[in-house]
Amino acid sequence: MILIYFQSQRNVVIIGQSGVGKSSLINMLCPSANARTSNDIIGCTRHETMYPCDLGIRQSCWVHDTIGLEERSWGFLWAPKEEKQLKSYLKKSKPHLVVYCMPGVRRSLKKSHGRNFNKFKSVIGNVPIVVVVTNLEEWEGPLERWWSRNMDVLQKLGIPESTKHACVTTLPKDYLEPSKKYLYDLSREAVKALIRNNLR
Ligand SMILES: Nc1nc2c(ncn2[C@@H]2O[C@H](COP(=O)(O)OP(=O)(O)O)[C@@H](O)[C@H]2O)c(=O)[nH]1
Ligand SMILES: [Mg+2]
Repeated sequence: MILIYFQSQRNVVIIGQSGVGKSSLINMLCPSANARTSNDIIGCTRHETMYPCDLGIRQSCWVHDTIGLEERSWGFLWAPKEEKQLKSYLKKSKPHLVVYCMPGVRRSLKKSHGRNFNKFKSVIGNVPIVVVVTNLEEWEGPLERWWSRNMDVLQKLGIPESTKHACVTTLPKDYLEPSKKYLYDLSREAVKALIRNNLR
């Protein structure tokens, strides 16, 4: 019964470079997922997996974890192979929404984050794409403010200011300082709202 319920739901595919927090985001959205996460230089998500996600307000979807991009020789696959695998997965999974993850820490942001955003935006055509900015637990002030404060960065990356987004931390609660644990729940709700508002 539950399976039928979720089968009729829509597909949300999470993409982004290796280590940006895709699997951690999945675990945040789907507590029973237990997706493997790692900060190893070797990408640990070796094949795509989908998990049922309760979006609240009687909505649900499948969220799909994918292999990381641009892992090059450190990754499970060489970069061109990963790109090909992701492109073919995006075709096969028929997404209703694509979530592009990138870190919000300036030292971790690279031009390739912008390049990949635009590359995959054109690959998916009419499918909506939203951005989740991760790694923001050290950001001073409301997380959402990261976007407006970093217009210059977004411009350099070629990511339009008007892109729908959520600014979050996906670091598991156990790793967050006691005074910051609430950011995890806040982040989960921000991403769920982003998905609900942009699912076709
Ligand atoms: N500081 C910080 N670390 C994070 C965050 N999200 C994930 N991580 C850590 O970054 C590493 C890579 O995360 P993972 O979810 O495996 O990334 P993926 O390769 O994109 O799936 C893990 O050690 C995570 O615990 C975040 O928001 N902040
Ligand atoms: Mg992963």
